[in-house]
Amino acid sequence: MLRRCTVVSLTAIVGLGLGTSPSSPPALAATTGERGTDFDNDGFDDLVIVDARATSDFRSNAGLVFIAPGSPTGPRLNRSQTLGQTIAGVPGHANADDFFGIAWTSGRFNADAYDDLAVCAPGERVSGLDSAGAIIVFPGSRTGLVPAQSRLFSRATVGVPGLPSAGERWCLNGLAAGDFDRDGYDELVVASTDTRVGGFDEAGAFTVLLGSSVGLRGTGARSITQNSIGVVGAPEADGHFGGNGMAVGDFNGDGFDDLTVGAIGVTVAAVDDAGARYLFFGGPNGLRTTGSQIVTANSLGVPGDPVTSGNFGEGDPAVADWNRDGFDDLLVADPRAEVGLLVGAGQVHLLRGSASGVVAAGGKLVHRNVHGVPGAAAPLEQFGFVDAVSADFDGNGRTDVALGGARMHDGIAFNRGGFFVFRGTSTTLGTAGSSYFTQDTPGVPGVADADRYFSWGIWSADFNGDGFEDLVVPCSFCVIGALDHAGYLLVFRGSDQGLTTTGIRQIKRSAIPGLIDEAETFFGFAA
Ligand SMILES: [Ca+2]
Ligand SMILES: [Ca+2]
Ligand SMILES: [Ca+2]
Ligand SMILES: [Ca+2]
Repeated sequence: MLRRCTVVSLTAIVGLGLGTSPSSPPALAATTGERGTDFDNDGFDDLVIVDARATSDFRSNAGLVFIAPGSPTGPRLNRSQTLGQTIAGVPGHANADDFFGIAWTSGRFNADAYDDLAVCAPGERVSGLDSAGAIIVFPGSRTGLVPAQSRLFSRATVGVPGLPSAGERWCLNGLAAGDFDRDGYDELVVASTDTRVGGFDEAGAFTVLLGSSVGLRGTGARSITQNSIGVVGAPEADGHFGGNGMAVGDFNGDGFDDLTVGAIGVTVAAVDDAGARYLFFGGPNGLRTTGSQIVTANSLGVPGDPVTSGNFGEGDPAVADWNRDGFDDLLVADPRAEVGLLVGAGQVHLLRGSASGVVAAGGKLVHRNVHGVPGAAAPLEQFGFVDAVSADFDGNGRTDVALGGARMHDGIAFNRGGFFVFRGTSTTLGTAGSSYFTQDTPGVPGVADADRYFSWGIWSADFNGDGFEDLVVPCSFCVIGALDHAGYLLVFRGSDQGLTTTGIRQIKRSAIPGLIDEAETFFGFAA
């Protein structure tokens, strides 16, 4: 995500008025194949559509989320379910600037077979404190998500560590789900990278809420910071530990889910805002702080050097066991890395899982000058910005990757955007035969232009249930006619040939019954 410390703040781009960047899209664990967005368990993943700037009950930017159920022909927009705090049974209050939906994740928080949805409302007032932030969790059911059984969690919830604090925006910088204690119920990880820790402003923290047979609960929740026992490093002002890209996988192969979180503002080798990525390992008692691991551009075997404001590790990493040795591997972005002498060209690192966590040795470095990767590295393109998505687009049982490139300019105009697809091979993640999609690619709707940030917020699921995963590609900064920043989603289909431009669905706000396209709504934006 763009940070204050980068050239353009999200506030400037999106005008969210949040004062900080929103979180990353959900990280669906590659290792737990059953976790998805099939909220009614009919075999078709359901499309989560965020309209965080929606006016609800006359409150601007209160936010709404729409669930379009999957079907053999893909998401059914005309059957969309509306979720928000004006819906009967949903706790809390729809207030102006709640931005309900700006971050979300799915998980299996209770004992049933239905995926559940956790939605962040970062602007939610808690105990009278503005923008303290809260999460609403909607359980799945045979008929979809159940608003009447939704529950709200905040720092005022009994058992949740800490106290509500004005402006903390508790969940803004990410939500993730994983079963770290292997009891069959997912835990919910809540990022709060702007939290004050040990006297340092915006040092950052994350909270783990436990799943149970009756769903998430506050009891037993834990807060983890850089002051927690066993965590490498120490809190620092603007370190932003605990989010801005989270992912779950079993990196040390012990059967317990592990978690990786960003700390994009930490100082590394005296380089300010160089950034780091942390790993925490699961166990019988849940996520451990002892034995945690940190990876930076300065780590042994990781190519490249720390860069000022480099924000190493920014965005959701992709996770899969590409070399098939039983340990999940981690694809980490270093989007502002120099490639040769090209400032801000960006690169990504494939780090191998092992019994002792991730290791750089035997890994892989990918950037635009690597053989097989379309195009050539260029300054300021920030290859890998932002988010990497693991999915099996061609259904061959090997995990592929869609890599974000919202700042790609291709020498034409800044921030036009695009994304890359790399295919899993029998032994690794391949660069040969990789592809690159922009709005100049034949078959892709829309017109490429400056500052469209095409692909910001990609994620994948199988909406038509054909076994080939599909990719949701937002163009939330795009125009519709004369409506600037109206925004839309494109759904690319997977196929036996991989991700295809055949049959791309363009989903505008006006596709939701009762809604119209509007300028400056940034439809579909959930960072
Ligand atoms: Ca479904
Ligand atoms: Ca659990
Ligand atoms: Ca593990
Ligand atoms: Ca591996």
